[in-house]
Amino acid sequence: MGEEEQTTSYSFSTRAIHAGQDPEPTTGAVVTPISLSTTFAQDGVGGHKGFEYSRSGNPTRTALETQVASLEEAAHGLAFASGLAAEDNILRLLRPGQRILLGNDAYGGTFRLIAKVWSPLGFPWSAVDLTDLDALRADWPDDVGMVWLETPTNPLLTCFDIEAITAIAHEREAIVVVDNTFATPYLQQPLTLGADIVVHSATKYLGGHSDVVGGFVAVNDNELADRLRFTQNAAGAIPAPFDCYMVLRGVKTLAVRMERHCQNARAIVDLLVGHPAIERVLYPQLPDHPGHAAAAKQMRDFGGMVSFTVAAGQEAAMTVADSSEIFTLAESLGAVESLIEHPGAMTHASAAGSPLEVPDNLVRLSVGIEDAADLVADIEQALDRI
Ligand code: P1T
Repeated sequence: MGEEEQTTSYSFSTRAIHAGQDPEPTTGAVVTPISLSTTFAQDGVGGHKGFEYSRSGNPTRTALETQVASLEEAAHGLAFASGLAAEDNILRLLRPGQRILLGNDAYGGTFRLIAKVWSPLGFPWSAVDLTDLDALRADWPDDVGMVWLETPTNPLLTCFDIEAITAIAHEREAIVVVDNTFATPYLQQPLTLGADIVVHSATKYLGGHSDVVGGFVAVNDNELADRLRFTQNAAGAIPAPFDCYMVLRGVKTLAVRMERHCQNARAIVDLLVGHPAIERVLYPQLPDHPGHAAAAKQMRDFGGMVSFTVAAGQEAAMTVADSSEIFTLAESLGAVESLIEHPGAMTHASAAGSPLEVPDNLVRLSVGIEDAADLVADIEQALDRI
């Protein structure tokens, strides 16, 4: 697939399987080889064939970077060792004194990186309700360098209007970073809505099988790409070639997996809505969900994550999380198998006492691609144990 086709001519599923993945020219291997060589021979000093040293560039990583950039409609893609390594690389774009405006619901590790690692180095931050655009305009601090948002958020699944927030931020000369981990490029492409940078935990839906940790950054702007690539090489938080291969392989089936995740999530939501044990169901498709209108406008479908609060409180929520049989009690998300967790005690424990603290009666589901009826029966029996 030529460079032009990688971003334009072919549809999403075709690009997922072919972009960056032409048969290997010397052997004809159809599957992208895992290039383990750390160094590449040169025909005379400086006469390399595009690769010199594997931290700076690696053929398997280039294949993955081309593939996912294509799916995000991005001119540039950069792969990292983890989602947090990718985030850290982005935060290095800021100058000391520039503020990070963080949406008031986000992954606990992102909060920890911004509030506990970067803030003490002289990068102020504040949490803001990005569903309230009037307040965002009115209360905009002078020193903002970057707006950082997830949509849907982890774990409350709030959705933010990427286009509207970007317009506000750009008028005030701030960069907008969208963590697209929960939506994936199949459901939402933030760069096409004006965002400057997309970041992923590739550990989740991109990898899709809970067997690789990775991160990804996608951008269109050439200068931003140069700065990010400089730091990717200079700080060196790169993924191993095998890990690149694993993500590349996972992404090939992203479209079919996401369709099934969304279908199965809807079946679970149908069970939860109106169930007497449930206080509130959080799913972007529900008309009363915070940011439903933004989700309906900017997403192809509403995703595979479902959260809910349990009417009987924290202990009952923990009982539910502990009582499922198919849903495995574990952190992480976005893979073929269904997972259940208690964010307050698990993924978001580091946000306790902060503006990003989550309700203690909250349960989060990563709905997998098993049989929908089996998944519904499993959650039903777990709720019966309260
Ligand atoms: O785990 P890592 O690959 O470093 O990615 C961090 C990360 C970034 N962004 C979002 C939206 C995430 O959900 C995560 C990781 N989240 C979990 C491990 C979790 O269970 O929520």
